[in-house]
Amino acid sequence: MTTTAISLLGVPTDIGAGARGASMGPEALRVAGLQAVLESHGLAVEDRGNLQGPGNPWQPPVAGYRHLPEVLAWNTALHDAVLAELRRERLPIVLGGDHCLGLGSISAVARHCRETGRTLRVLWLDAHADFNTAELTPSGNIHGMPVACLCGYGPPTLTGLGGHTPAITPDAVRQIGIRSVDPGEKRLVHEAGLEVFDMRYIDEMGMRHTLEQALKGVDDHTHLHVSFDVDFLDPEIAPGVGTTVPGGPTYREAQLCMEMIADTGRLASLDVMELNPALDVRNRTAMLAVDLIESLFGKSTLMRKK
Ligand code: Z70
Ligand code: MN
Ligand code: MN
Ligand code: MN
Repeated sequence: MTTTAISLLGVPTDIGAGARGASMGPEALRVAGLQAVLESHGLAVEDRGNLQGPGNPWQPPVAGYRHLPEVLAWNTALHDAVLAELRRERLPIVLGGDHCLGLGSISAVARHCRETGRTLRVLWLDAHADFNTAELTPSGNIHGMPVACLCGYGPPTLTGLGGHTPAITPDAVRQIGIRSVDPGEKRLVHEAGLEVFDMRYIDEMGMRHTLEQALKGVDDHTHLHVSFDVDFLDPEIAPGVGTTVPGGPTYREAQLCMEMIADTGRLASLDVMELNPALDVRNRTAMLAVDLIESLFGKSTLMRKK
């Protein structure tokens, strides 16, 4: 077995969010012991520190977007950093930051998959579909738009970030945990044909069946990317996010989700987004995120032979 070399990339910004504070996410994850936890499982981890970018001017939307130039600057820097790690055959863990950063991260992953002939599968774990456009958005917040931008719905500067528009097609994506979608956004989700395992689906079918379906077709040629918006989790266990939505996965459901992803052995890149320490309680949500990431990298109660 080859040891996976992991790179932590901090991206301290809340430029696409509707509440300030996700800019402190990277440091909260470090304080919660992310690097040591991964190393305790024999993984080689390097912390690359934080990327730099513009501050948050906290302006109203312009033509449907808040902070578009700043969002572009952060995502360009992130795209370049993620691509560099992947080209060194390292596994990037992006420490957000708000979820607009999924755009830079995944456009780099998609470019790397094109370069290496891999098939990309994105698991988008989130309370929200993040499939808004400038015309549909109720807020102008670009953290509500990254999946749409990745699929080619958005301004050319963002949709072309990875050198190819669209960066991905909707059939690469499986959304899990969704329970808050705006009316216009819902229409576009259907029109694009996104595969969504919403909370109703999880309630009826269970997390085990949900992950079996979401991982169907993953094979030796798959690059599996997990974009983990911490607001995926039920707010009872994860209060430290900008937009809490009741009725999310429980601790046990979230653990099973991560364990089943780990079992594929195909995880090749990860985003941890929307953690907001300003709204957290004694770093509890950060510690929970680290606990779940540990499962994603193969922690299990008893050793299991593959
Ligand atoms: C809403 C919007 C969103 C996260 C909120 C909310 C989007 N659909 N995403 N919190 N992580 O404003 O577009
Ligand atoms: Mn590779
Ligand atoms: Mn999100
Ligand atoms: Mn969300």
